[in-house]
Amino acid sequence: MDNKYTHLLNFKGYNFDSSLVDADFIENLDDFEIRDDDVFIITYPKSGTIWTQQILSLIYFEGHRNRTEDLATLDRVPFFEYKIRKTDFLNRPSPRLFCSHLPYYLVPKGLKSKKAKIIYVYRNPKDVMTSFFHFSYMMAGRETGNNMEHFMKRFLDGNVVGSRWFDHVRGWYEHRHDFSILFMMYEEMKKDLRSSVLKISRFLEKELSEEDVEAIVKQSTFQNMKSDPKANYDGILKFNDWKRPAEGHFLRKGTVGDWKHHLTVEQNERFDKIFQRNMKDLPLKFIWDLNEE
Ligand code: PPS
Repeated sequence: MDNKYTHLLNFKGYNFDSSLVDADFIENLDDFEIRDDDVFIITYPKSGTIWTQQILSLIYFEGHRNRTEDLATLDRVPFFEYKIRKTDFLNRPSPRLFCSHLPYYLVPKGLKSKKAKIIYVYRNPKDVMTSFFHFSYMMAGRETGNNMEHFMKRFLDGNVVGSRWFDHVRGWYEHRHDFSILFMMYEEMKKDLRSSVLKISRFLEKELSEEDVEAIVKQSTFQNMKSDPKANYDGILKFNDWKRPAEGHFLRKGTVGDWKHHLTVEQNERFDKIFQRNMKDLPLKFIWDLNEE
């Protein structure tokens, strides 16, 4: 693809991270064999993937809840389309848990049997963009300067991994009836983590004791995850030598409304207009700031 952003690999109109995917694998996604008890977390980047991975792993693995097993969350709930997953993961015993940033039209067609389940997590796009901006700046090789105006243009044009946020969210929402899917909102999870854990476990038909729920909620708060090397992804940054020398973490702030500290009034108004134009007929609800409700 003719793209000045060299880390992007465009396949069927969707931008992958070229360093993370295998051309062979993505060309054959359609036919990847889905098992009835597979579970996929699907997100646009920076919308709560790692958080939901942690929740899912805690729901499914007792050894994670009671800390008797020493495994990184990334290895329990690996990225479906990325090479960094352990190669034998695809063949591991059921239930297989995956996370993915794929758009609705690139996922394996077996998901349409509606047996395997999808949890789609979405977040207000101003916070997504702010999180993405910091993340891209932190990562070496992402051609991102420390300039929100430039990044905002890239984000709105879809010149980022994940392509256009609007297309991702709209696509999944409009095709929701083709899948067995639960929509979760980052801001609702932030507001009431316990209810969110219960909602997810009900959807997955997993019975949890009161003690289990306590353990899951406790271990999936931002503070706990940030200080837990198995949950915070910092290991990847060291391992892959991706990070700029400046400080930066996957778990950065974990708040709602941080965009207010990064967008000018004019940028915010421009964003609102584009949001309205692209989303006005979509009944999905968004929360832009928890204090404003
Ligand atoms: S990625 O790279 O696409 O997988 O990133 P993703 O995990 O989707 O998004 C990263 C943002 O999620 C925040 N995060 C959390 N927020 C609240 N609570 C918990 N437990 C939590 N875990 C991760 C993370 O801090 C990133 O958001 P920002 O706004 O940058 O802090």
